Amino acid sequence: TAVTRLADYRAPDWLISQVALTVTINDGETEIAATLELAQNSADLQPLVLDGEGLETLSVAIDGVILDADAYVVTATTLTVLTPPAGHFTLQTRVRIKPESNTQLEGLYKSGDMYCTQCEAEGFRRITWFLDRPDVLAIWTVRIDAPASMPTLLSNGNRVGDRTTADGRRQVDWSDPHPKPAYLFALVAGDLVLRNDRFTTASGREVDLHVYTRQADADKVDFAIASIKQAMAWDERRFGREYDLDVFQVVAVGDFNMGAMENKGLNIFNTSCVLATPDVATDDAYERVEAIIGHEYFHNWSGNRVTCRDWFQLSLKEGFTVYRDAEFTADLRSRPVKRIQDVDFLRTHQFAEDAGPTSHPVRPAEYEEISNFYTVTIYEKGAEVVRMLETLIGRDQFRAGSDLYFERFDGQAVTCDDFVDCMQQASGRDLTQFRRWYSQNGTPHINVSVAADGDGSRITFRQQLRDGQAPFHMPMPCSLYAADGALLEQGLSWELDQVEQSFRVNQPSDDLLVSVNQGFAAPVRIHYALDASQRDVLARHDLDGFNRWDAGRQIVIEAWAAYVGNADAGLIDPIEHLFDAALAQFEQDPALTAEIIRLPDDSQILDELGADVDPVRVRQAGDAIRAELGRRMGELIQPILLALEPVKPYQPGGDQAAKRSLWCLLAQLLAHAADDSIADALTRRFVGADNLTDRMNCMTVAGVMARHNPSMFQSMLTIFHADWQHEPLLLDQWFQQQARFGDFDAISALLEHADFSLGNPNRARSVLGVFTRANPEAFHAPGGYELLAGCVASLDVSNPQIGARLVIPLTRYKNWSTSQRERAIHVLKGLDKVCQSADCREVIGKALK
Ligand code: BAL
Ligand code: ZN
Repeated sequence: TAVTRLADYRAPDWLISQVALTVTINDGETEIAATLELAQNSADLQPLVLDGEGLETLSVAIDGVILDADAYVVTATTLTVLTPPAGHFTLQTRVRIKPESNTQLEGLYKSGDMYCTQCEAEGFRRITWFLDRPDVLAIWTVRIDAPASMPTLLSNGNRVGDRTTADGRRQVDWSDPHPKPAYLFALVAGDLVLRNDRFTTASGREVDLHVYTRQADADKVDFAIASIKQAMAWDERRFGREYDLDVFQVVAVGDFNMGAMENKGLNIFNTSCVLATPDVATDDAYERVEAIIGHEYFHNWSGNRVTCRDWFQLSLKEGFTVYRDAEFTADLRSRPVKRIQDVDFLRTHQFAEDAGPTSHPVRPAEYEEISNFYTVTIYEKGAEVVRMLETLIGRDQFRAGSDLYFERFDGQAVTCDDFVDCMQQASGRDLTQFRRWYSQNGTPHINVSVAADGDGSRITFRQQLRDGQAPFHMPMPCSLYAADGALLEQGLSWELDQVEQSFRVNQPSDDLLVSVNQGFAAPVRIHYALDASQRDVLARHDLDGFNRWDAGRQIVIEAWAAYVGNADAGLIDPIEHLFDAALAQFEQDPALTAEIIRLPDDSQILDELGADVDPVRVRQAGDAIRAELGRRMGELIQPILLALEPVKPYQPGGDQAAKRSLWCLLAQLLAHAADDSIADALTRRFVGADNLTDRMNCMTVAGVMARHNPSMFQSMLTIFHADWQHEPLLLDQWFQQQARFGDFDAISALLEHADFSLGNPNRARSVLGVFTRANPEAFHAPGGYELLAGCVASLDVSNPQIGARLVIPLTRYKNWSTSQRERAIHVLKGLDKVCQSADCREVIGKALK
């Protein structure tokens, strides 16, 4: 497969200043007439090579003159005009495409009765011939011409024309005044319901907010609209960024590869990331809707007004925008809880990616298929890198750097280095070494040791680096505590920039606990040998909220990891102790209590244990620990569960949501302990629930109980299906619960269910994503890998982007037990023989290297 390399980047030979598209939609075929104003951008005249894929070319003309067939060459992926005029000229093309048979969901495709687009990263070339690269920015006008059955015709920018033709067709014209690359183009055509609202920007611009859905979802967008207004106001307040068009549009689509897409003025959302009512969205889903609405909206500046020069710079917009949406959530909700959840997510998913075969730097040096690089490294680790910049230079200078960045590069396509340059200029700090975060992959491991040094101590930090890597520059804020938890010294704003460096402090070493990497300032793994009782002191006394939580986290991880090798009940004592202390104060902060008693994902234990571990044993050890905690703490938990009875009416978020989450975690401990005393309360809560969160929580607890008594889980599934099968998002939830708790046979049966379809990404993820990531007993059972492989082979043909995504759990076999590794390799080799797409071939090829 072809590899694209950052080192080979060259500015385009041709630029496009203006684009005029006419998209004529008819059932079974769509015609696109494109007029491109081209300008020579190279010193020597070069051929014009346009990108395209799956296009039926009808005509090509230059300056109004149709070209002879020998004046240009068409291949499967290019159209080359061999001798274009020098300087400027107009190119007109007409092509035909078939959105109805587009199952890849890239380019123009059909979702239900609606036509819609997804162009990032390289989908626009499936619509028409173009210079489909992010550093070609043009001013666009678009005419959509469609049958009267599709009155909703949307594109980017402002609506400038709207008519019904003599033959009854609808024609709508759009004009976008801001230059943009093709990946930000969007088009929607259908019969949709509009919900509207308004927002007045800080400078007084009146903006229409338009949210479009299919008829059945029109009542589910109030929360999204409120979130848009909050995002707009927040970006003005926090980053000084205003909206810049007369209308901001959001469309909900049921078949979508991603979560959402930030097309200029026309964001397209996966229904799962925008629809929210108490009956279709859990508390977590509400928070996700708010965050993703924010994320896509914030892209209007960090991504759209200033975009990426090439796809290697993807984290320029994604890392920065994830940082921005995390700050938005932290400002709207609980900052400490948001930080804990983000770090937990990073450790679970990004650390695992960085330890696996698809590990790559925040700015990759090469790729085979760019779709494979929409990863937790580009997004979440990229956001951590931006957060480190903020920590290093301070919030005010960070804001000055961001103002400079938006001002200097407005309307341009730039690089990660350009961003860091602005931070460097605004702060006056030398960030040369810091840039290694963009080019060096892997999670840095930092060893911390404390030794006596005269009457004080020396604290030494050692960066363990991969072969050929140079030390990173990172913030390393610390505080010092005495062995009894008394604060000795606070706010040590240390920075690391060498392989090894040490700091002297005046406290004697035998009475010293260091609170390291406060707030998880640097995205690293810290190795600092403390015993459980020392960690417990920090878990009680550390004034840094994140590290207080993290001290407890390390207690749990170390105990669980030890228990995998030696199922000694005494290992559970420190966890019980931690939970006891947390529950004693659950009323003060139920959200933080929930974060303390939520056990980490299995992958964090696998990471701790290193090589040759059976993931099933890790899961079973975790379940045994939960069961033992449930047995030991039953009497403490029972009255708390009563105190956490649901409050009506349902409100998403806040104290209510925290209490629901805590209830679910505690009830699961009892369910693991096979404590049937909660059965009646569980049934009552499920039947009486006025919201999806409680329904799903009850099903989760019943799913755990199903081990020894499957009837309650089964009857909840039956009731839920009968009540909610008309809601696709709830059917997804119904599939997810079964993928999580079912055995191998049950999961095989799900794939045969009439409502299962690999063609809908949400549905495919609901079964395959959950089964492979959250149900190790079924996944590692005989046939589990093959079950996934069969689906991946099919997706390789129909929707390779999703296939490449879903196969990833199977590629993480490096540290599994020998027989599991051998089976995984065997199945991957089989897949490697059949898969044809660049997407799947890249991921599988890396896994087999
Ligand atoms: N740009 C792809 C979707 C997102 O990150 O917002
Ligand atoms: Zn994004």
